[in-house]
Amino acid sequence: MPVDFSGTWNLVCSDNFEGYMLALGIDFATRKIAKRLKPQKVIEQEGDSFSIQTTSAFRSYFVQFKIGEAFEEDNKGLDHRKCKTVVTWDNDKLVCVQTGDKKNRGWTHWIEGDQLYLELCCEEQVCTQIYKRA
Ligand code: VLZ
Repeated sequence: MPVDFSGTWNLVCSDNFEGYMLALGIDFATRKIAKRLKPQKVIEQEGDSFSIQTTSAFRSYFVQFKIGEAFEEDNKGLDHRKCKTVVTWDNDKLVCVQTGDKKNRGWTHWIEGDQLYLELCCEEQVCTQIYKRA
C-alpha cells in the first residue's frame, strides 16, 4: 500500500518561507503578510489522482494532478508565473518539478510519524514546513 496523504493538515512550523518568497519575487508588503500565515492543507488522494487545497486568511491556492502527467500550472495568487508541472513518486515522497522561468523550482511532500512535511524550492532557497493533522 502506498502512503496516503489524504486529510486536513495545519501548519505548525515553517523555516525560510521568506527566502522562498524572495526567490519568487514576491513583493515586500505581500511577504510581510504571508510569512505570518498558518495555512491549512486539504489533500485528497485517490489512486494516482491528487488535489491539494491550501487555504489561508489571505490567499488560497488549489492544484490537482495525476502522477506522471504534466500540466500547465498558473500559480494564481502566488507569483503568477506559468510552469509546466509534473509530480512523481520517489519511493514514498511526492516530488513536484515546476519548469518555467525560475531554476530549481518545485516541492516535495512526505510523511514522518503523524507529521506532513513540505519542502519548497526555488533557485537556491529551500523552505521547510511541517503540518499536523487537524
Ligand atoms: O504547495 O506550492 O502542497 O500547491 C500559500 C498561500 C500557498 C499563502 C503556497 C499566500 C503554496 C502566499 C505552496 C502569498 C505569496 C505550494 C504545494 C504543495 C501545492
